[in-house]
Parts: sequence; C-alpha cells; structure tokens
Amino acid sequence: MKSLKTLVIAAALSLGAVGAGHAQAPAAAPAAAPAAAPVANPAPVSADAAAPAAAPAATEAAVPAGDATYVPMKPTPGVGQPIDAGIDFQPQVSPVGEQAYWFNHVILLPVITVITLFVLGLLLWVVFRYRAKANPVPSKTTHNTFIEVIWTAIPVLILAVIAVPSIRLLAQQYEPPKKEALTIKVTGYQWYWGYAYPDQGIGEYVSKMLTKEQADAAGEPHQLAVDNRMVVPVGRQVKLIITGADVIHSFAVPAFWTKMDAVPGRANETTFTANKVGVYYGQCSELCGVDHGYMPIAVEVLPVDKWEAWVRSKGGNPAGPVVAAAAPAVAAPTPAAAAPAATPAATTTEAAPAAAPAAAPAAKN
Ligand SMILES: [Cu+2]
Repeated sequence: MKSLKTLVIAAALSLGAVGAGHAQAPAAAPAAAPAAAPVANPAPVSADAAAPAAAPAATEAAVPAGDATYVPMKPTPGVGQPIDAGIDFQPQVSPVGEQAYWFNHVILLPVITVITLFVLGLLLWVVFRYRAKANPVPSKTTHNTFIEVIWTAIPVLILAVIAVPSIRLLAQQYEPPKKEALTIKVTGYQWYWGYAYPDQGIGEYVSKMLTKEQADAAGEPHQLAVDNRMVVPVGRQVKLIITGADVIHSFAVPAFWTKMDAVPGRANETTFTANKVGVYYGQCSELCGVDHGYMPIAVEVLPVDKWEAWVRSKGGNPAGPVVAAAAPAVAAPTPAAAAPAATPAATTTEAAPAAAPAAAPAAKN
C-alpha cells in the first residue's frame, strides 16, 4: 500500500494528474518502501530500514536526503526528439549510435555522393556528346576488356571498404550484454508500453501517452510525452528484454540507435548505453493497430544517484538483485545463510529467475 501511495505522490508531482493505476507493488516493496516514502527522513535512517542484508545500501547513506525525491526532468529542445524540417539523424548519445552516425556521415554519404555525381556526369556526357546530331555515325564497339575489368573491380573494392566498418557496427550492435548491465523488461501492448526492473524489484508499470493539455503543461512534446518514463542511469549498459503481449510492436529510440521488435511469445534482447543525461523519445515502430501512432516511448537518463532515488521512489532496491533483499525479508535473522544459497544459483545464465526459487526454500529452512 505504501509503495502505491509513493507512486501516486510521484505521479501527482510529475503530472498534476494521477496515472498510476496499473502500478504493481513489487515483491521487495514492503521492505524498501518505508525507506523511500518519507522524503524528509535523514538518509542513515532510510539505509537502516531499507534492507538489513543489502550491504551495498550502506553506501546510499552518503546521498543527501533531498535526493530521495524524483522529479521528472524537462527535455532539451532538439535533443532526443525530432525537429521541424530535420533531415539528419538525431544527435547520438550511445557508443553504437556515435559509431553508426560516423559511418553514415564519414563513409556512406561521401561515397554515395561521389558515385551519384559521377554517374550523373557520365549520363550528361553521353547525352550531349553522343546525341544523333553530334555523332551521326555511332561506333560499333561491343566489348572493351579494360573498361569491363575496371567497372567490376572498383565497385568490388568500394563494397569491400564499406564492409569493414559496416560489419564492425553490426557486431557491436549484437554484442552480448555485460554482467553489470541493468536489465529492463519491456512489453508492448495495444497501445502502450510496460516496463519492469526485475533485479531492482520494480514490478511492471505502464507508460502511456499524455494528452495534449498534459504534455503542454509539462513542457514536453505532445505525442512523445508519457506519464511514466523508463528511467536509466547514465553510462551504465542497459539490457532490454523485449516482448509483445498481443501483436508485434517495436521498441525504438533513435538517439540510442536502438530498435527491436516486440514479438508475442518471444523475448528479444538488445542493449544500449546512454552517455548523456537527458530525456530521449521514441515511438513504436511496427504497425500494430489503430493507435500505433499513440504509444510513444520516453527514456530519462539520470546521474546514478538520481536514478537510485527514482528506484527508491518506485519501492525498489537500486543495489538489486532483488533476491538479496527479498530472502532476508522472509527469514530475517540470517542474511548470511541466505546469501550463499543465492550466489551459486545466480551463476547460471539466467541469473534472476534461477536465483529466486533457489533462495526462497533456503531461507525457509
Ligand atoms: Cu505498437
């Protein structure tokens, strides 16, 4: 209940409207929520109350109590959103995006331009120099080995040169996430998005488009602004597990160079690392029904301490994974006993789902 109250307060603060009806209380909420709810609490108290076993939480004691409030950030005009009459990509804030931007502007565009101008020049030359009037007796030449070798070899060379950065970029986009990546589960619905942070114990909350009036009041672009954003820490890799609940959607944020289909019955994975604090917008990019155009995406990139404050405002544990906090909540006095049980299980490939069942029985014994 308390976490629900916290959410309502947060939503009211951000929008002046209540849109948190779908928010769910995560498993760890009872332990963490009291710490996050009273804004005025001195930090050491919240650290104590947060989770007896969550040792990393001790570092949070250094964060001033004032930072425990989350206020949605205002977007910067022209950043993370389209601009009027714009023809370029959005400014990129992820390493992959920067790489792709460079590839397009330094390699592809110049090559395309040179080839296009060259072919146009050849065409004009042929049209004027060899028109019927200027060239009444056309040549009967049909083959020229030298020219044929040239017009085969040069395109092959160009393609080979382009292939190097192209394949490097492709590989970079599909690199497996690092261990310390932040996992967010993204679910596409007709017609809104759901986000969950399993390792932080933040259950799925729903992100819906703001009305024109709400967006104007919040100083955000209409049809991109949402009530509950995805919030991530700056500089930390984010692993998205993306699925669809009904039809195929596509999660796309241009400023991160991120796009991945949300397919029902499948868990697609992609990653991004946002290196600049700010608000970045995207849209569903797979035609998914009548309101396809009205399920925008808003990602807020925050400094780490501010992100942690946001996690607490959602009733989660920024230090995650949630098993560390949840296990002692069941069997309070023996955090040491619960921890070893969780650790070996967590070494399996699917850390969070595998660890949860393993930790629970261990805690009861
Ligand atoms: Cu969609």
